[in-house]
Amino acid sequence: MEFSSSKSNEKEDHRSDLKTLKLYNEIISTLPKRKGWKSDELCHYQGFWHTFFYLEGLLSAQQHFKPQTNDIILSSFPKTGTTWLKALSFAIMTRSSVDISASPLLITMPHECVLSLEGALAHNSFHRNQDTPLIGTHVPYTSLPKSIIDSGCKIIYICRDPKDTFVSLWQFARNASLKGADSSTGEDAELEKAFELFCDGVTYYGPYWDHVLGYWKASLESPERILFLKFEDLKKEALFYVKKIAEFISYPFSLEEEEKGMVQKIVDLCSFQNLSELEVNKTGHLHGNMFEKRLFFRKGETGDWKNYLTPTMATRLDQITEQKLRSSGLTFNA
Ligand code: PAP
Repeated sequence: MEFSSSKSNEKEDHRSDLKTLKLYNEIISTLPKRKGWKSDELCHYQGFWHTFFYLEGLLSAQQHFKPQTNDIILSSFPKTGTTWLKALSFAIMTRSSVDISASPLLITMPHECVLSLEGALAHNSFHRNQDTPLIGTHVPYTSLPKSIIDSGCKIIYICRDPKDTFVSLWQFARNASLKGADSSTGEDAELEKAFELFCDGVTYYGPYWDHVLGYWKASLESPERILFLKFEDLKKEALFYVKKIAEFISYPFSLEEEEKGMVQKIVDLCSFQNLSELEVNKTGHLHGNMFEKRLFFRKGETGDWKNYLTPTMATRLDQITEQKLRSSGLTFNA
C-alpha cells in the first residue's frame, strides 16, 4: 500500500497557506461555542457541533477537496462502526490484489488504511491512498464538500442504536488521553453530564439524530448512490451485508469466490475478535499521541448500554429517538 507524496504535490498542503489558515480562524471565531463534556470547546457550524481541529479540516475540505470519480466515501457518526466499515470495505477492495493471509489490515490499523476527509486528507489530499479509493468521514451529509455531492461519488453510511453509540462514545472519551478530563466529580456524575450533553446534541458531530437523518433521507432519495447500513444488522448478518457492500462499490464476489469461502474469510479477517487481537491494533497511538489504538476496539457488541444506562436514561433516549425519527421510517432496536 502506497501513499503518494511527491514534492510537486506539496503545494497542495493548504494548511501551509497562512492566509487561508487565518481566514478559517476568523470564520471559526464568529461561530457559537459551547463547552463539551471534556474541557474542549465545540463550535456550531452548519447545524452541527465540531472540535476546532476537525472544523478547520472541514473548512479546508469544503474549499479544496477534489474527489476522484471512483472514490467511495465511508461516512458515520463517531462510534457507530467506522473502524469495522473501513476494514470491511478495504478488505473487499484489496482481496484480488493481496491474499487475505497477507492483508495490509494485519499490520495497519483500519483508520490508517482509510484516511479521513477532515483529518489526514483535509490539508494534504496528496496523502490519499491511490490504490484504494476509500475516504472516511464523520462530516454530516449537508456539510459534505459540494465537490463530493457534484461528483456523484458513492457513499456508505453506517449508524448504530443511539444508546450503544452514546455508551461507546462515553467509554472512549473517558479512557482516551484527551486533555482536561474533569476529575473533580465522580463517575456517575460524569456519565450524567455526558448524557445530558448527548441528549442536547452537544457532542462531536452532534446532534446524533440530525446526522443520521441527513444520510437516511439522502439514501432514500438516491439509493443507487448512498448505501445506508446499521451496525446491528451487520452483527446479525455479516455475510449478507459484506456481499451487499461489495456489489454496491462494484467489487462483487464471483461465484467461484463465494464457493471458495471468500466472503466468510473477509468477515473473519474484519471480525472484532480478530482485529482487536492484532498487535497493530493493541499498541501505539493514532493522530500523533492523541488516541490509543486499542480504544477503538472495546467490546464490539450490541446492547452494552444495558450495563451503563439507568432505565430512566434509556427511556429518555428512546423517547428522543422516537420523536426525532418519527415518520422517517428509520427505527433502532438494540
Ligand atoms: P470511530 O468513529 O471513532 O472511528 P467506531 O469504529 O465507529 O469509532 O466505533 C468504535 C466501536 O466499534 C466500539 O464499540 P464499543 O465501544 O461498543 O465496543 C468498538 O468496539 C466497535 N468495533 C471496532 N471494530 C469492530 C469490529 N471489527 N466489529 C464490531 N465492532 C467493532
